[in-house]
Amino acid sequence: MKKIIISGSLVVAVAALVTGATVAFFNDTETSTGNIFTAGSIDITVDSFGHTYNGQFTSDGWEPTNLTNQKFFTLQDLKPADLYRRSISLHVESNDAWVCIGAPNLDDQENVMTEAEEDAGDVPLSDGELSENVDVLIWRDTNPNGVHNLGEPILVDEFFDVFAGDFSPVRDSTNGLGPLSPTIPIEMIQLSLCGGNHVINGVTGAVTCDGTPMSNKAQTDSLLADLIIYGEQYRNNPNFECEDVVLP
Ligand SMILES: [Ca+2]
Ligand SMILES: [Ca+2]
Ligand SMILES: [Ca+2]
Ligand SMILES: [Ca+2]
Repeated sequence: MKKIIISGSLVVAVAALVTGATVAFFNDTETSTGNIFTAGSIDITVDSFGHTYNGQFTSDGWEPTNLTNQKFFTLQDLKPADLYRRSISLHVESNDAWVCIGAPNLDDQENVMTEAEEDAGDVPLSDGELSENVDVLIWRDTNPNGVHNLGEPILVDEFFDVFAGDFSPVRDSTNGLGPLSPTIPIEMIQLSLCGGNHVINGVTGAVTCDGTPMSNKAQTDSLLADLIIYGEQYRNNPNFECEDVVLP
């Protein structure tokens, strides 16, 4: 009798297993392991050959790099007709990019107030006047030979209004140059600063500085500015304009 009961239990157990098998579905899994989705990069690097100050060349340049403490302009004791110029070249390593240049942070300091400044109509405790008394000329030196040849695009020609506001295009959808590409070995930009106004010789393209417009109001004043090269991807972004750039 006991034996029969045990057998009955076994029968029940087997039936349960069979029931479980009937709700399963055939299945199979194929796995493609280690798929690679790598985000592309827009990485601009900047090199410089060096600078000239009133015609004297100093080889304080650097190899193509991500800028850290490299300065485009460093001038102490700026005086009327002083002319400082630095050659830089821009590169992208992997993807085409639009490129803009701008100076969103401009700091004009009055520092001390001299008698000459007051005589010129400067007001104590006001902002400094250096930015409105220097001129920055930036051009794309297409050939690249250090002078401004006919047809070379001028990117910035006035510091106070243009350079301190919107970003200016080196290459964006408005200037017809197309994007900066890894296949372009030299994208030379000339950055020139003059105590007064720049003068471009229409025949030779030589760039000189006329110190006449520089006012005594700028004596002892100082100017600090961040100069920013901004790059943005070209692909799927055909209508990019530098004037729309807003830094985070
Ligand atoms: Ca001053
Ligand atoms: Ca002032
Ligand atoms: Ca040139
Ligand atoms: Ca001043």
